[in-house]
Amino acid sequence: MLRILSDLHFRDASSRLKRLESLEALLEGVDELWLNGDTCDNQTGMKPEQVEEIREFFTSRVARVRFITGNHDPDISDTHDASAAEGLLWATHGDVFLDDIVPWSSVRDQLGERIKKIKAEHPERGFSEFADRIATMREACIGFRRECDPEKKDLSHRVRRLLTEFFPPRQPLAMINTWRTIADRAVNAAATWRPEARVIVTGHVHFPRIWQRADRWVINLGAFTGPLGAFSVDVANEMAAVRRISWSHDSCFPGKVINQIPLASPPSQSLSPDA
Ligand SMILES: [Mn+2]
Repeated sequence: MLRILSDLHFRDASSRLKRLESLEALLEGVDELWLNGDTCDNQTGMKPEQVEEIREFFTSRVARVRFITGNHDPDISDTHDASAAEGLLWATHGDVFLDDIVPWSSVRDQLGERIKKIKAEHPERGFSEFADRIATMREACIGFRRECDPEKKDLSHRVRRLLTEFFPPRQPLAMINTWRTIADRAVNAAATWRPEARVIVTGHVHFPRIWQRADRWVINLGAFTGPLGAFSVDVANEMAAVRRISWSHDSCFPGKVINQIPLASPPSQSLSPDA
């Protein structure tokens, strides 16, 4: 079975995930695991050996692991997306659907400036194809340190983090606007970049939810940080099963199945030989 998780934000003080061993039950019976970005923030205060420890934890437990990049771990691998079920399911972190990566963030303008500079340095690269956009966006995120050390959790850091998240009020409003529009953005982009994709799996906006748009589905896996919780997607037997991740003490478990979406190609239009 393939299981997809997203936005673990490991080593971030606001992540519910305090030790990787809490994930053991989520890895049982999994032969392929995709971590759909923001597994950790490897641009702020992490040593390469700490990233290696994370990698080792997963690869020693699951036969095939893909570390898909996110805006906080832009160089954890060179995998920016992945497909399964003959392309019917497509996963990517999700910032690629937004022109300025994190429209709700206090660092939006700084990232915007970086993007502008990289575009100027690469006139040959457009900003509309998936590969071009993600190359520019990941380059913008590399070496981009957070303004607060995510590992610190003393009161002054917590207050600073809250302030950087909610002031000015443009930021929470931009977050709500992103939640409102992300499904349409994902569906429209997928229709061009991955037209065969029917189930689009994202993270990034930390808003666990499933949307249906005509014959396409968008699943946001939420996050291990923040109050809204996280989903997983399990792919087996031509089905994508969305589960809520539940917690007991400090361990996570695959919880209730919220939805099951069939992953089968639409029936062929051609006539059978006997017709
Ligand atoms: Mn994230």
